[in-house]
Amino acid sequence: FRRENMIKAEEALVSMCEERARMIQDQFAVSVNHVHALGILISTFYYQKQPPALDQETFAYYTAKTAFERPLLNGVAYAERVVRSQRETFESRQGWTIMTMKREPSPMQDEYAPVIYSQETVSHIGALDMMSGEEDRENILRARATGKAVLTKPFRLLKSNHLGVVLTFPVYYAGLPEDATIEQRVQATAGYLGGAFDVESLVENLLKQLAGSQDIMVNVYDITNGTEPLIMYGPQNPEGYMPLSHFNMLDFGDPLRKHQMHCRYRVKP
Ligand code: WA2
Repeated sequence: FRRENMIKAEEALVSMCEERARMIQDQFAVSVNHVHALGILISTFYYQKQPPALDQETFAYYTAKTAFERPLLNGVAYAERVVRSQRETFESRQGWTIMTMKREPSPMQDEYAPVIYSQETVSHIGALDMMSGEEDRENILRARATGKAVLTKPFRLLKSNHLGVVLTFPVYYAGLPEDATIEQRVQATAGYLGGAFDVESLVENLLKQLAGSQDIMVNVYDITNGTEPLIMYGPQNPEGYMPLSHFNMLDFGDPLRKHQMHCRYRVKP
């Protein structure tokens, strides 16, 4: 009997873990896809129309109305690429000074990535140079060199201080060839579109709604560096019933990063 019950318990755990992994992965993927489309919107209406047909008010309106399309993102924002020689012109046109993430006027840099458009939910990053934060900066450099969506490792987000990851898409001026070199990509970079996956609160909400959420515990790890897994979601020092546990790989669409879900029972089944 005991053995039979354990087999049933293990099957139930595997199926609950797979359901959760699939849900998170799907909600992640639809969010990423919608940010991709938003990048094309910026390219079309801001850079390919003269005069530009996009401003903060329009961006805030459109992103608020389409927020349901990005269920795991706490908001999206657009940071423009500004090189040192353009800073003065940029600041006088905008009417504000580029700030660091520590909310100080930015010291002189080779280039900046100040946020010019933001969804209201992340209005606190307006005017901030996203290159002044280590994780965001790495994302920006990798996004524009590859032309693809990239993710940071898990870290504490600004303001909420929740554990999450940042998604970045590059936006290029029109005419970049499909097989462009890295150098060409950097030259043609107009800016960076992205947002923060507030994993700590949005994944929590998602999992809470599922049947069995009282019985099982879920952790998500960034296992890019196999010897040093980074916690992305769930309790730091997992307890619970360890002998029965299940691992699911997760694919969040950035080939450089590997993620894994770990599920176990809270108490012996
Ligand atoms: N967005 C929201 N909260 C954050 C954050 C961020 N980055 N970084 C730290 N906390 C505009 O890559 C471009 C968004 C970065 C995009």
